[in-house]
Amino acid sequence: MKLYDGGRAPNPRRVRVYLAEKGISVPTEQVELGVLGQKSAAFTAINPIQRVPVLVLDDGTVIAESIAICRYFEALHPDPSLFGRTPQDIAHIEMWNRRLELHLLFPISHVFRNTHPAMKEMEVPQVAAWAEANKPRIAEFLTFLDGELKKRTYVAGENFSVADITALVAVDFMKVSKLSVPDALAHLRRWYQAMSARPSAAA
Ligand SMILES: N[C@@H](CCC(=O)N[C@@H](CS)C(=O)NCC(=O)O)C(=O)O
Repeated sequence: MKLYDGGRAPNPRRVRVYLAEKGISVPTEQVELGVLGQKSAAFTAINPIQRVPVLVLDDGTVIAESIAICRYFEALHPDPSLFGRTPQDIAHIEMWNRRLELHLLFPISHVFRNTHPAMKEMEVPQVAAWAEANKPRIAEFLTFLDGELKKRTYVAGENFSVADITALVAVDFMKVSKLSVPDALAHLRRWYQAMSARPSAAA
């Protein structure tokens, strides 16, 4: 199998952090987004949507979408569980992962893609007003998340899960998007320090 990776981009990093947490190593090929490698004919033949990450299995099966790739490995290697085991845990982790994608990672991506000069060939047209519109939504969600993290250790409960990976990658992605976590959000900062200290955060 081969994992088509994308350097510092957040979605490929979600898969790398997940694999590091599981202790799984996969042959990898870098797709250079900076030179629009995702739009090459060779990569478009693999993923017509022209996005990374993508996992190609030995029989040629193509699995795109970060969480689909993680779920594939989770089915093969259930321990340690990062998607939950009980019906309630599975549902909560799914709920939080989805919330973190829809209300944090995607809005941060909108800010980055619509403001950063390096994105001008990938986000056409860049709409600065859409970036601005997302900033208060990000701030509102961070405050909500801070209140939730006051109640428990991890995003989706008392165990580390894929939802923490999505949240960590999203918060790190704020820096290159020129956004920051307000000092007042002490619970979020405590959680972030703990997540950043995990060896997988280096992935
Ligand atoms: N929903 C997809 C998103 C994939 C995605 O947007 N990847 C970005 C990098 S983080 C990409 O390939 N961008 C290339 C482009 O926009 O042309 C996932 O979860 O994997």
